[in-house]
Amino acid sequence: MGSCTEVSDARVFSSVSLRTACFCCANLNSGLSCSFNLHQSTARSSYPGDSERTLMVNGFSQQRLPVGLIYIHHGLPRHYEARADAAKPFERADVNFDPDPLLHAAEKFAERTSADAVAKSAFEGSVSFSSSTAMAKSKFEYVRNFETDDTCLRNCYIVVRLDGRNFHRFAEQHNFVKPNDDRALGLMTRSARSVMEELEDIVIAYGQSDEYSFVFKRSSNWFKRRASKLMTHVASQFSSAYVFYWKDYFGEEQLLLYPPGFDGRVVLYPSNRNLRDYLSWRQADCHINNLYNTVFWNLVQKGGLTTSEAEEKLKGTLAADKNEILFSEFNINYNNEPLIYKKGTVLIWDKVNETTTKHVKLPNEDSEKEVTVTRTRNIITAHHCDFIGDEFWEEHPNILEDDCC
Ligand SMILES: Nc1nc2c(ncn2[C@@H]2O[C@H](COP(=O)(O)OP(=O)(O)O)[C@@H](O)[C@H]2O)c(=O)[nH]1
Ligand SMILES: [Mg+2]
Repeated sequence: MGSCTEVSDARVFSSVSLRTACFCCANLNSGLSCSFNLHQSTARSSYPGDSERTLMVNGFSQQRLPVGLIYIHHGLPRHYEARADAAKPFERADVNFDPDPLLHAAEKFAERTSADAVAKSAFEGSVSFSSSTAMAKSKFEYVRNFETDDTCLRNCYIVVRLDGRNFHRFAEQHNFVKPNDDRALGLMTRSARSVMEELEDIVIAYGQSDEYSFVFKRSSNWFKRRASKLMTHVASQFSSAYVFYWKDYFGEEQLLLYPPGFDGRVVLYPSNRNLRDYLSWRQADCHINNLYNTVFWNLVQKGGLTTSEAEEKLKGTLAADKNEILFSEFNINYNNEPLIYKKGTVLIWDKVNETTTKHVKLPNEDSEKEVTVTRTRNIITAHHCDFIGDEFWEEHPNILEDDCC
């Protein structure tokens, strides 16, 4: 029966409504395609159910399946082989369907498209596929082909960044402390931990304000690197954790008034430098916003300015000016502000040694003995430090993978 080439995406469709055996093949590489319809009345069926079966062979984009000649052989029950080899004699004994009309149509098609040479030679092997009941799909199955491929480029870090939807309003309605609410920041980080615990391959996460970035290791093959899967898993896990742990941070005094949402995006970074620059960008953003917000709310809350007056006062000021306002008017040294506000929160995996005491009963002895057992465990640790410089990365050399991949 010749050699067999497995085509993983060959599909067999079953239909009870159509009385047509339909063979479709496509050669997407050459742009040629054809389909043959063979009325059931001309088909010799040796397999119960064939009279109600529509067969389609499609998705051959990776194969050099030409326009042309498809033979359907009936091998083992529920197993078919499709061959397109005009030179080989057709084995009638195995045939499900009378091939003549099919051959005729194929030749006609080949003539019309001047592709008979391709038709006769290109497809050297056979295509085997199964039509077991489990595999038989409805005639609607073809709609899967409308799905777009969103596989993330290999060798790149995959970053999923989430951002709270309309959190300006959400913060107002839930009485967040201005400019930084420790409860809200804690809840964001608790939710991010949940994402890291549940989803594989996240090597580092960074959060500030209402956003969190999650970095999948560059060699990750989680969910076949499909962007939409990665992003939606992160977003949904984060959102549900945010709601689930709300009470742990806001207690009974501040109820969750409506379901919060988070948007997500996927960005790929091909080099360690690019990834570090991405994270540095987010941390610089945290610092710029926090400095502005700290001065702004001091001017309003302690300085008695209206929000528009404070806004006006800060227009065009540089970081040094803001530091000066804080120091001279409110006796605040920005350097002494909490690191979590200035730097945000980094989550990474750390190895820790855990020592436990066990009571072991020794053989031939009545008494138990105490033994200490030390195990290494991976835990998520939170850091509020600078990672724009090299120090953090030197201290944690396992986060980044080699650039030469
Ligand atoms: N009061 C307060 N507001 C916060 C805090 N964290 C985030 N927010 C609010 O969330 C907003 C987040 O910014 P952005 O995503 O650009 O705005 P959004 O489109 O309204 O979500 C900030 O502008 C604040 O209004 C916090 O700790 N305290
Ligand atoms: Mg937001």
